[in-house]
Amino acid sequence: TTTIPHPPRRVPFVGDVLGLDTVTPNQTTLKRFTELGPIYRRSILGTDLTFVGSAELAAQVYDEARWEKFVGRPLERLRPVVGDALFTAYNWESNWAKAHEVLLPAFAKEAMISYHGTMTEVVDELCTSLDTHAGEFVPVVEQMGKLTLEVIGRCGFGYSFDSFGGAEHPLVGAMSRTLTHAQRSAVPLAFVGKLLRRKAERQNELDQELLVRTVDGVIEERRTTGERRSDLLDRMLHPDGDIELDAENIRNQVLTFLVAGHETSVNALAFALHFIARSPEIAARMRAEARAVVSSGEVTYDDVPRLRYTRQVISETLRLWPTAPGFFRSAKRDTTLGGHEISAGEWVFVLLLAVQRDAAWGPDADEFNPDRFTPENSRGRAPELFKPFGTGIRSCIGRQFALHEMTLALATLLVRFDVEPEPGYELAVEETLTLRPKGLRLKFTRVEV
Ligand code: MNH
Repeated sequence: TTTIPHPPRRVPFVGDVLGLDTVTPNQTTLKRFTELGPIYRRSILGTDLTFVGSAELAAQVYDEARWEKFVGRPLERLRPVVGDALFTAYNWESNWAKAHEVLLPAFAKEAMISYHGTMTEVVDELCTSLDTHAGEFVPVVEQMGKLTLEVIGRCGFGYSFDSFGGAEHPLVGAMSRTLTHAQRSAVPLAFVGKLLRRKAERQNELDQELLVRTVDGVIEERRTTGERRSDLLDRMLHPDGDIELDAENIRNQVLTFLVAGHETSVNALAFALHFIARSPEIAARMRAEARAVVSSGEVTYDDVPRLRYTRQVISETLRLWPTAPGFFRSAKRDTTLGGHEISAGEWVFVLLLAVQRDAAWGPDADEFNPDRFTPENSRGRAPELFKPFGTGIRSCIGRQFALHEMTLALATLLVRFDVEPEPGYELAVEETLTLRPKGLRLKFTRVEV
């Protein structure tokens, strides 16, 4: 049996704390694979963290017979806020299977058709909002965040956060601070930091209170009106059959959907717009496609799957900058991984950010090129090379929702606006639990039709 490589300069007892990066850990891990190979382990105060960064090793841990989702420390840190809701539930918790069964139909085709009109309406409001900033460089994450928050709020819960009414809803700041805090405090050293970071802890408590209060407001509004709709909330309050979700679990699910439905999609849209703005050729192809596909002036439900190039741009964005940068897997039984012995219960973090740039993508794996995802180029590609929505039974339930929303939004934006990059901007990537382009601003100017 071989020892898994670890960074140099290991200190007795304390371990590999040198070079520890709590601000951009995923980007630092990506760099380390080039020195240490596709699997390495870091030990911090006796806790082992094992990182996987190649497609070949990822394929092994994606085998559901031997490996399963693991609720790693950053997710554990979210459990005080969202408990055993879908994303953070342990595999054995009965509420996972119950909620999965109740909510799966909410992402089936029929349900998606019913969300389309609402999504279109919100995209129109986004366009109007961009008009009020004509001639300015606007903060992209903030503008797209209004879109994704309203879409999940209205489609999921029949609730508007009035995002286009003016100031950003306080929920947005509280969500991203909560995720950042979960990531930073997940490092085992954090209990030392905790004493030094009282202020951050206090802010975190305030943020969590605000999240819970907001969600209670969303649910209360529905309970008082007694209204029936075909959305996520209705399915949870009035499930078919004999499944029942308790009130606390419903609250946890609503908050999970607000966070999961908002953070990853807004960041993916922002990354996509960054690349679109930088490439007049890509923008032109998207615009030409949207003009050819959309006959009625508005993108219909059936138009969306025909926006193939737009989808390629989204795929390539999620390949290069997977906004959920990775996920945890644990061994269901004793096994091996890349020649190393792994005991049942041991876990690894699969860094999609590295796996999706595997050399199997070619020498230009770090370059943005949507043509990688043409049907010809995609044929026969190993599935482990592209898993931005996770893998297996615990993969993303909102995948179709996110793809529909993003495709609709980008196609509509490209038909209506020219997107101009800010001179001198260099992409810098900020890490909460998700990845996002830091300080990205773009100018949106109406095009003549
Ligand atoms: Mn989503 C799980 C990525 C959009 C709701 N999501 C996951 C996982 C990944 C992921 C990766 C698996 C995590 C793990 O293995 O620990 N999700 C994304 C990305 C986008 C996204 C990259 C957009 C882009 N997700 C959405 C949207 C929703 C959503 C939109 C809701 C409307 N995601 C979830 C939920 C889970 C999940 C809920 C947990 C599913 C489960 O464990 O059963």
